[in-house]
Amino acid sequence: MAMERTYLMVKPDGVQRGLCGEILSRFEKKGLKIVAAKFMVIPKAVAESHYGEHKGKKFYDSLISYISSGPVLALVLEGDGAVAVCRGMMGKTNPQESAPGTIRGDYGMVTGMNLIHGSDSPESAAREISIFFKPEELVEYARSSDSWIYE
Ligand code: D4T
Repeated sequence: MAMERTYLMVKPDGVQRGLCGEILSRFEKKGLKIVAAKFMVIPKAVAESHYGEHKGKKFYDSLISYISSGPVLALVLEGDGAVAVCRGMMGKTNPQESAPGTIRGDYGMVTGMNLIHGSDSPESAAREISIFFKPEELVEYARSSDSWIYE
């Protein structure tokens, strides 16, 4: 099995709309394991580091002010192929193009308020996890239900 960790974040619109529980619940029910969680307002400098690849694009300034406009729920989840599994559950970046059944497809209307972030590769996940969590905040534990989730 290719156990992976991914960085996920319920964005400020998801928090304000009371969707943290619903969103986290989907990942838990799927079988992903919670490794770390933090409720926080992202400082502007941290937002700029996280979204550095988008600097210079026309949506960059609004993206930075949106993501730091209120609290987010930052998460590290673990599972076999976790990065791709979570991206699939999130749906496409534009919620109007996201399939029903995905988080963005079920709850979102526009790209600028698309509810959730998820790492797009294991390399991005490692980078993003290190931005938001200290190594000691990643909790190591055995989960008894794993033997009923994985063969
Ligand atoms: P994130 O990174 O938030 O999980 O989103 P995606 O991985 O699905 O999409 P992305 O990196 O291309 O975009 C990052 C972030 O910018 C917002 N955005 C994006 C926007 O406001 N307008 C746009 O035209 C695009 C492409 C939404 C997500």
